[in-house]
Amino acid sequence: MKRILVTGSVGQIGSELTMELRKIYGNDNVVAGVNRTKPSETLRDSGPFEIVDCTKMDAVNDVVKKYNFDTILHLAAILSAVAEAKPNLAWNVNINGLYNVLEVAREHKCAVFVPSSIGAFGPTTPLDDTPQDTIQRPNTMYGVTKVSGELLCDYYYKRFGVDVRGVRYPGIISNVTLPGGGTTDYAVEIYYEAIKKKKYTCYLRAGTFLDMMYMPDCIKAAIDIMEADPGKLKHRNAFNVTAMSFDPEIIAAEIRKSIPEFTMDYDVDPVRQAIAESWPNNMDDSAAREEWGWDPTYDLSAMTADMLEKLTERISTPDKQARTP
Ligand code: AKB
Repeated sequence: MKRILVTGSVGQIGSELTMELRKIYGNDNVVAGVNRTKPSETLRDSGPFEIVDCTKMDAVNDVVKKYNFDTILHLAAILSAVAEAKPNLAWNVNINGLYNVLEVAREHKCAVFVPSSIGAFGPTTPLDDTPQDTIQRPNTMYGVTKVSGELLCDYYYKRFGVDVRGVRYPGIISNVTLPGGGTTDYAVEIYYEAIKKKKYTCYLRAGTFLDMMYMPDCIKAAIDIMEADPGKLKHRNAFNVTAMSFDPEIIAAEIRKSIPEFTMDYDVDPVRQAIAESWPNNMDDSAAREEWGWDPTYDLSAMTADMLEKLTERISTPDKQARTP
């Protein structure tokens, strides 16, 4: 990777990934692609940014021509809960946007990183130790776009030789930018509320296990797979990657080790509960470990210690407050 475009760079993953890429590859070589949302000062002042609406092929083409990129990390996407509320928007951004990026990448010979998700699985998938290659019949619009996206990426590699690679991310937890409209967002909210109010009302039921990952590992996964030796990749796209699996009771108990007075109750949201129940309890990520050395750093206890420390500082310093994408 030398000249890089990150689409969706004001989002939860994009905002931190862009900053890390700038550290490694040089500020001027990493362009933050933003849609309508204004970039943070850190993002705006540390390197170039461009307005890129991925649903417009010309917009993607123009920016790729202008900077002569060799790599696109395509993070612009609509998450699961918003996709259920706005299926048209989800199809347009997640599928038409991806198609445009792949077409432009084909034309300009760019490598592409495309994140899929645990959302690409569904209720008929084996939900424990979910294999890399298994049944994928999701019953959400988000899932439909994720499976279609995985297939489209495989097609562009096999048919046109586009070097497109990707992972299936679990829920991502970070203390910088808030997630926007996902089903796994409770695992971020819970830390904020534990620090601010010492209590949290959870929208998922106790016993709902989901795969999760801390942001530093999420960023590592994106960079490591793009830098992996292609000769070692038997899969290319949609590698299962996970770092931990827990339910609301387990994360609450971990927080209580540092904040003993923390309490949690439940007010279950049927839409997000149904989505969560259709997703794996825990994925088997051995293909990623074997093919490109995936090895996450943070487990639940290391992540919780870091989240509570960083968030406590952030919450007490108003100009460091988390951003909403
Ligand atoms: C969501 O909850 O929609 C995302 C995801 C797991 O893809 N965090």
